[in-house]
Amino acid sequence: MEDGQAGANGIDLRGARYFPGFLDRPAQEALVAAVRGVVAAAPLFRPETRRGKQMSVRMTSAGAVGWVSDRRGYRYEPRHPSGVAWPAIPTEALAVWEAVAGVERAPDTCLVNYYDAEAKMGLHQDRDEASFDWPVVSISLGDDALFRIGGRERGGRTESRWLASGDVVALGGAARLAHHGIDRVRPGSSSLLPKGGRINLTLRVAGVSP
Ligand code: MD3
Ligand code: FE
Repeated sequence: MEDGQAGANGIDLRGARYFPGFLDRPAQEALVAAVRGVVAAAPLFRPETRRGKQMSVRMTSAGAVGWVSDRRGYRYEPRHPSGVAWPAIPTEALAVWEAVAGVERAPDTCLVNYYDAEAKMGLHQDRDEASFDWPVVSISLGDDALFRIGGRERGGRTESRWLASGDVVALGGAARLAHHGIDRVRPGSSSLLPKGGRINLTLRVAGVSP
């Protein structure tokens, strides 16, 4: 494989498969339009950590279940905090899963994260799903973000990489339980979102009954 070319299997990033520039500009614009529909039905909210602190990232979901967080803990729920059902996962996002996930099963949830210029996400593992046998697929839209990925154990060596609009990462196998986070976004680095900021979509099999 030529240097800098992702190829069909992506570039290895600590066991994750990284596909830089997977989506061209029209495909990114179509996804943003679809996300606007999701947010219109299920508005972004600022989740609370278990300790009652507000997260800086705003979130919502699409699919049979969606991720919520408050003092009762982190979990998947069949409804948005307002009581409405989550909207359907956009077909454009499902197509990305089908292209890179490498599994027959479809995702049952799509988390939408919105980062303004100040937002970040500390190092964590994604452990709220019923099984870790299914990959997570991440789609970045808008401003660049400094992504950090480490190992399964806390406190190990980490590797950082700027994720740009249109980049896709498939996290399966050993990478599925890797610690990861977003250190910061680079405001004004993309013209995709008129008001700036960054959207990250993560497609998952939560595997919990709605
Ligand atoms: C590595 N989101 O929503 S996406 C999250 O850019 C989350 O908004 C970040 O971490 C974001 O939980 C990072 C990349 C990502 C997503 C899921 C993973 C990396 C992962 C699951 C396991 C290991
Ligand atoms: Fe995560």
